[in-house]
Amino acid sequence: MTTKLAPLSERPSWKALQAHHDTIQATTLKQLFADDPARGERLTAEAAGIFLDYSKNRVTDETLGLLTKLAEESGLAERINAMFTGEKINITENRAVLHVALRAPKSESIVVDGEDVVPPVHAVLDKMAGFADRVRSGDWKGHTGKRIRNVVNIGIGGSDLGPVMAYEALKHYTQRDLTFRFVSNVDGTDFAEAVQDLNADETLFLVASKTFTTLETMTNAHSARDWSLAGLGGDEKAVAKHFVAISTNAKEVAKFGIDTANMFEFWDWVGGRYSMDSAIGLSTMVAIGSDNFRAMLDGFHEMDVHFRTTPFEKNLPVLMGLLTVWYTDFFDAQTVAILPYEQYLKRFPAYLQQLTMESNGKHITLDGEHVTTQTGPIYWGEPGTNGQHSFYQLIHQGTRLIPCDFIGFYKTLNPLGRHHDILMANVFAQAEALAFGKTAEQVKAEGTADWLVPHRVFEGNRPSNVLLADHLTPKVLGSLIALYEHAVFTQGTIWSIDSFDQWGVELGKVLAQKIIGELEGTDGAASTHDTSTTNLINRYKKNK
Ligand code: G6Q
Repeated sequence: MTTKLAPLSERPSWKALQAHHDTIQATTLKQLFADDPARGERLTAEAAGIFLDYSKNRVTDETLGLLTKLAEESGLAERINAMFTGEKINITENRAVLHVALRAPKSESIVVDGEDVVPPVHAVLDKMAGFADRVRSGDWKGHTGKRIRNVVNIGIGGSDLGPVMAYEALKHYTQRDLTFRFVSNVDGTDFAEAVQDLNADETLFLVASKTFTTLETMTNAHSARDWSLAGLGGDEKAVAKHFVAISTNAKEVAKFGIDTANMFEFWDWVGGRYSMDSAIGLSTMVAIGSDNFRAMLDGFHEMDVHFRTTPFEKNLPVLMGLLTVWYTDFFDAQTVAILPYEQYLKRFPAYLQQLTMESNGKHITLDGEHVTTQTGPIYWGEPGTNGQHSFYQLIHQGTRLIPCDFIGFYKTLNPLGRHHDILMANVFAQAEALAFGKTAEQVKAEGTADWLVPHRVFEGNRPSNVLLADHLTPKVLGSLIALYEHAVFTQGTIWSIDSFDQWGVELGKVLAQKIIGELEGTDGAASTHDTSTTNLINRYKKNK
């Protein structure tokens, strides 16, 4: 067990950071770069194929020293060790947190409740590979003997966002004669549109749900079952050929009518938003093949090893996590923008929203106290260069400080004339403009009328990280995700919160169940709510 820590704002390094912030607040990036001609090369780090330039952050060596001291005083080393050795660090659910075991090599051993979890991880991976091979080769036949052409993943939250993001990110590596669709929303339109051009005899559903009780997923899965059976002549036996399950709950899977032989297992120590590299990634494996999937796991693992073994001052996830704490708590930054300059990463910001905000959107510490500082910032973003023509204005000239992560690659998977150089020029230009801006003198020198000058001045001093990698491979994707997973863990550790539970999503779920009964008429007119909710429910019932 980890020892009880002093409250965050009472830790010596925190107090030192507060004092230090007062001195650094007026320092500009321009000045910091002028003072240290080597800064741009010095404040960089590299691991698992990812290069991080963090020089355009509002930090000095003293800041970085204090931040790493804060990590030490917050017990980060002990927490990392506790996570990797299977301690039950998810205290509110009394669970180990072992997504790192999902990518551990066969030779490793991680024991939870007396059981080494690495062999079952590899057994499931092998089973997934066998299944993926059969679907990809056409060996897995549907009920009418036709080969499968369409794969539809049904899941939500952690059982959807990772699979969709990975499918889009790795599309270049997918088997193009297979169609992939993802259904998550309980809005019937999501399902209807996903299957409207598909034939049931060529369509395989992957029902991905850790609990196999999630309202949206089970509603969609039942509609899929009806649609499938309607298209296959109603023979119940068809389910075995057109449905597989990914779950921890064999009992519910069997109840739904899926043969548990067609179930791919995972475990309660895998959190939903940390599960895309478990069996939840089955759609990814079918799409890209088992070798590519294993390469992705290698990328995750390489970053895991880096996180676990590298001194904090050279440790990418630790540095990124600490910088986020620095801006969130000392500069009152409310958000972080994720800006991938890679079209294939278009769903990456959405994926990170869940990873970061569901993990660190908490206000109670591990000791049950109210936090005394701000915690998880809002993550958002869009791929470049599209964002430049919409919201970047606010980042450049608005009143809020918005730290940005730019993500770019040396090479493109789709070389096309000058496109890639133009794309990357924009990464470097944006980061440069945010940091150094444009002074009134420079604007005037361009012949700008005096009254227009203030509008055209860029203050600069807006911080960013630039992440670069060779090209987007399954392995690099794995490393990139693990980088953010561990940055989130670093933040959660500093804030002393449980980054692995999600009680905040519970209340709405419970209330929705009650209201469903009222809408469907079985509970009569709504009356037990506040007057607004009652009025809305009754109005809906009258007009639906
Ligand atoms: C993630 C959350 C949540 C979860 C979904 C789906 O960390 O726990 O997003 O993944 O609610 O849950 P099931 O996989 O159990 O359907």
